[in-house]
Amino acid sequence: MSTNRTFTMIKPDAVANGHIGAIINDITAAGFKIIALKYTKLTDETAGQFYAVHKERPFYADLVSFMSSGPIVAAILEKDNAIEDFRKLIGATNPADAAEGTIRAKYAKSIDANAVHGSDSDENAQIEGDFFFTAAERF
Ligand code: YYY
Ligand code: MG
Repeated sequence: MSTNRTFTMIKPDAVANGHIGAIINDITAAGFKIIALKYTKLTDETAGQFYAVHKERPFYADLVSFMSSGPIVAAILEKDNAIEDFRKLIGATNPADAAEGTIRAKYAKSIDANAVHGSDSDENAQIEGDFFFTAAERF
């Protein structure tokens, strides 16, 4: 099982606040290589599918409506130990708990609008990358 790729989204809040460039810079400066990259927008339906794993959670409806509220940037990233290193780079889910210097500490305002997504396992990185990108869109 490959352990060197992860999937990320720059969420609608960070896009709307003008942080796309700074976040991509942080990601590449941390040693991640961009394998695939797309500026796009989720619908209620596709956001619901993407976050289906959270269907039973109390925040699901708000999460789906937030994630379809504006454009996002989706990317597949490559680096040794990608999943763990990327989760470290973005920081805790709640930016109030995120370590100083992490992307969420720098660019997120709240637990629901927390600037970036990062896959939590190799299996989910594969599923999430496949959700957005065809084989021909990866380099
Ligand atoms: O993987 P990560 O994004 O750090 O958190 P998850 O527990 O997978 O939750 C996904 C997403 O849901 C989170 O990034 C924001 C939102 N959310 C929320 O709005 N309120 C919570 N109490 C927990 C998560
Ligand atoms: Mg998660």
